[in-house]
Amino acid sequence: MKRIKTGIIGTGFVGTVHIDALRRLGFVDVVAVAEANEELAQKKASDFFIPRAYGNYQDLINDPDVQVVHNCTPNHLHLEINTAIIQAGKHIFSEKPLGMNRFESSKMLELAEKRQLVHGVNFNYRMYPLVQDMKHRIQKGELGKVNLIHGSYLQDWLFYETDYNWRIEPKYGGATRAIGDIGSHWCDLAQTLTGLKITEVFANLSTVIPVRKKSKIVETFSENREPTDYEEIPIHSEDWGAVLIRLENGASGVFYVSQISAGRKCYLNIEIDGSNQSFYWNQEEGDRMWIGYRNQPNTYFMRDPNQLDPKCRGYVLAPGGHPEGWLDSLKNSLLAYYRAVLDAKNSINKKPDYATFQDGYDISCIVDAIVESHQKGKWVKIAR
Ligand code: NAI
Ligand code: SOE
Repeated sequence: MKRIKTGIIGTGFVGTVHIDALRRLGFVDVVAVAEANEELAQKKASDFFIPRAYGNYQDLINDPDVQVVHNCTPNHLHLEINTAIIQAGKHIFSEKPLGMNRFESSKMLELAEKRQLVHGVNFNYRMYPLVQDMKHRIQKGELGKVNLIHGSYLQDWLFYETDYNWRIEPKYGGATRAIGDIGSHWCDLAQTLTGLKITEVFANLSTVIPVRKKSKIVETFSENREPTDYEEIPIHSEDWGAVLIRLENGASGVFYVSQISAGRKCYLNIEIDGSNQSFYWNQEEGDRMWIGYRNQPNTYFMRDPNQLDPKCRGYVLAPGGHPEGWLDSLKNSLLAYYRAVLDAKNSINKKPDYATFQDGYDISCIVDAIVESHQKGKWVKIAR
């Protein structure tokens, strides 16, 4: 069988998970990593047993062995690095959000399509088997007409004023933080499940912690910090966002996001209320979905390969009762993406299960409209 050679740019939190997921596919060899500098690149290559290390991303892209490149760097580097990957004619898998705004995302989409490359964006939550199953149930008409859609994505990793990360600063993360960082996943889920576009939004965003204390100490686990070990920085990105939405079939919805809700870690949940029944799914318990009825007892459907829609059985490894989750959703994104790479000639222009740059651009349009709505205090139609 044909094997594919891949390079990973950026090996922080998610870059290392990409390496792990690729190894599980079995037909992809991670042959190179690139990092912000030579020393870090060498360290990561050695930690993960990867043959080549580059302190400059362009050198990885130029490596003639590398056929596919993953961009796992912070948001402000996506346009620059993705453009370089595409210009080198290599297939590309980028982290989300695709661009810092819809103009950046549109440039990348246009370029990748022009060069006929296989492009993917890591909106991985859509690749949970039960999300794919729910999508097929809705397509088959089980839910009936989509009437309402609602949910949230809550986290607490920015709860303390001393919590700091590049995502907080708009020059690295983008004009919006909680919405662009995690609201983007919710919107992708909503559109994937219903097959309907979000057409209009009305948003209220707020920065609950207006000044944060950024540590001057770079050591990861240093303890007993003094007040003078921190510098105060004003915050211009939102901790919270609440968004009313309208879908293209006229259905109404609402979602809210927070990165300061103590106890909530990765609480991404969505409910779709249809004219026959309701579906609810929460990624922290991603192996089961709730089905709600008016005139019969509600049920929980536990992920069981034999009972899933045949179209999504390929995304399941273990029998029911053997939990699969977040790591598996990324593996599934990559499995679907690399199947398209293997058959690149026939997969261009087809709508796959994984998210493409087209989806990345679409979500950027929604995120931009949410910011505009908040600034103007009114409903904003999504400009696509
Ligand atoms: P991180 O800060 O943990 O890692 C970023 C890495 O990029 C670091 O190792 C850094 O040294 C490296 N880097 C910075 N500049 C570079 C350069 N010029 N060349 C090569 N490497 C460079 O960030 P994290 O959390 O891994 O996020 C990265 C991206 O992935 C973001 O866009 C984020 O939105 C996305 N993400 C997506 C997730 C998902 O579930 N789909 C999960 C986590 C992050
Ligand atoms: C931080 O909020 C983060 O890592 C996001 O960047 C990811 O996209 C999300 O999946 C998990 O949380």
